[in-house]
Amino acid sequence: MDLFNYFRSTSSYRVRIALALKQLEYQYVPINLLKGEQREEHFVALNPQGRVPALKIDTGELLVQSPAIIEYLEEVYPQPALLPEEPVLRAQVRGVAALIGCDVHPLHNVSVLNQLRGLGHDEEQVNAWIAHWISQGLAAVEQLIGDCGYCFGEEPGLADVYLIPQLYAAERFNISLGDYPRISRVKALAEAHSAFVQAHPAKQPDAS
Ligand SMILES: N[C@@H](CCC(=O)N[C@@H](CS)C(=O)NCC(=O)O)C(=O)O
Repeated sequence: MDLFNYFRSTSSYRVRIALALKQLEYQYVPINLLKGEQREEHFVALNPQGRVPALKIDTGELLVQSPAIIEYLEEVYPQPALLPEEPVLRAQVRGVAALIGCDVHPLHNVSVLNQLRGLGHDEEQVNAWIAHWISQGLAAVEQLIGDCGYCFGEEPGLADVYLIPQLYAAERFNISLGDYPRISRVKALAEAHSAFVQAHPAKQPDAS
């Protein structure tokens, strides 16, 4: 498999964690978002949306969008499972993943921030925008996850796959996690887990 991604991209980071948890090997294909490589002809020919991640599977098909890629991995490589068996718990895990993936991350994506800048907002306003959406999302996640272990139990799962990259983004934008003891507990566990360590942006070949 070839993973088109960028070390700092949070949605790429999700897929890297899922691949590492399932101990799947892949080729790392860097797409430099700061240099605009996602808009270059060769990449747009693969992914017309011009975004990472994209996963080329061994049969040659290209999968786009981290939720679809992670679901594919879960279906084809079911162990270790990222989703619990029980339907209510599955929905709760998916709820936290969707909160981050649909309601937080898209609001601080590179192209959204550039659009704000293009409309005349200065860096202070852009940073306030980012902090608002990330803090609001994390405050809700703090209420939704459990009191011990990872987000939902003793083993990492889909909610953790989404939360840990979001915390990396929070740190980059200087957002304190001081008000979120449950989230801080999950972060400490992930920092000691080899799959999360392996998937961390700083460990990637294009890290700068
Ligand atoms: N919903 C998509 C989001 C993908 C996305 O926004 N990727 C960002 C990096 S985290 C990107 O490629 N941005 C490039 C751009 O906006 O030009 C997913 O989960 O895969």
